[in-house]
Amino acid sequence: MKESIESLDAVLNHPALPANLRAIGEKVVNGQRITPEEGILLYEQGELGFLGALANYIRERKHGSYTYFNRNFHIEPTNLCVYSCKFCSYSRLIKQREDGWIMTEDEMLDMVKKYDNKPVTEVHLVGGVIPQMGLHFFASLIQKIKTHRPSLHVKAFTPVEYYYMFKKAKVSYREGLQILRAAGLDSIPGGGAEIFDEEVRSIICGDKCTAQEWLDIHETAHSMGIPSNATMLYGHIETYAHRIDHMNRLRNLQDKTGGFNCFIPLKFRAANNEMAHLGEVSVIEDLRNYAVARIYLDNFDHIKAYWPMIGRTTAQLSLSFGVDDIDGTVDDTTKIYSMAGSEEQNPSLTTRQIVDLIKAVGRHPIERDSVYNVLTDFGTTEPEAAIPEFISLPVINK
Ligand code: V47
Ligand code: SF4
Repeated sequence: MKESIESLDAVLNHPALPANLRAIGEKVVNGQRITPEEGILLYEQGELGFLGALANYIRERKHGSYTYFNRNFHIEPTNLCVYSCKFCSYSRLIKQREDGWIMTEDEMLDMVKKYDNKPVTEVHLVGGVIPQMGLHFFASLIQKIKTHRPSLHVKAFTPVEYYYMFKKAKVSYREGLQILRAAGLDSIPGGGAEIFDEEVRSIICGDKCTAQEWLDIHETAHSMGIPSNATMLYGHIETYAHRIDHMNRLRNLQDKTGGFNCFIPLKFRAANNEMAHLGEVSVIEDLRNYAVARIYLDNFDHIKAYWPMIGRTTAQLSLSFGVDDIDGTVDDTTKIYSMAGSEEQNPSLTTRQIVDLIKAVGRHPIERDSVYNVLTDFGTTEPEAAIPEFISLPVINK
């Protein structure tokens, strides 16, 4: 923390720093919230070193060097989808069924059973949207997962899937979420948010749930005590003002509910989709974006870099630009990013690898559960020695 204060002091007192950026820096040091206009200014004028010093200061004020991860795996029930988001490399329209997969309930339960005796704590369940897989199909699946392994945290479905399945089952958001929670749903992942701006949204994914429907479903979940994450798909046709508008809507909802665990910027990856001609933004832009997110979202505890999408090296760099979480071991169970051209073609890390990756950039690895309770302090425990479901270290000096 001492180093981050010193480097921030040096940056803020640099004679070449424009007065408007220094004023924003001083607000951050004083713990004051920045305005949307100031957020846009940071994107337009903030250099990487300046943004990084500010974001790292906030990150270390909140978490010290702690860097969180969990042990998880994904189930993607199908890649068939009734929607046709232009950025999606993963889905196949129902009419192109030969390229797609639909897992049966038994196949998905077998996946869960494959992890018997392995120390995973979370299953992330998300995929395409099809009429055959509705509310009661998924309630039954979740219930069977929980019966088999009650301690496994089920983080499942985005408002895109919820909106479709609830409408089809003729239930309200609250009734639908109640049915799934009774079956064992624990939390909601951040997907489907893309960019909230209505005009951009209508171009890149005009046929799925609207921004307001996404926000309303998360708000309903929070009011029922179901926590969730939030994402933002950046680096395509959106402007900096659209990114700030997106984060502003999230910041407002978080003020109201406090139900978001973390914010996950998702870089648009350009392989095999209808927006491929746009190409991809640079790693510098990725780091600037993490930093502005950390500065803007003062009421979010955690900023996550999702390493299967961004790659291990950028995930390591991001830890100096406001990020304090790099998701989980994943175990090669997601196809969304490898199909979109991520450098991680078979995303899987052992606990040893994820711990080493974090330590290699001078950070302190902490295994968390899905709601950020500390499970194991890997700054002091060797990975081979830990059996995380049975170790609990709730109080640690940062
Ligand atoms: O909503 C799809 C994105 C999201 C592409 O909550 C793409 O812990 C980039 O939300 N380039 C789904 N992104 C994944 C997601 C997620 C992932 C990891 C952890 C969590 C969490 C949530 O993937 C979609 C969309 O925004 N996406 N295609 C693409 N070509
Ligand atoms: Fe379907 Fe999701 Fe792909 Fe959109 S991003 S086409 S909703 S699978």
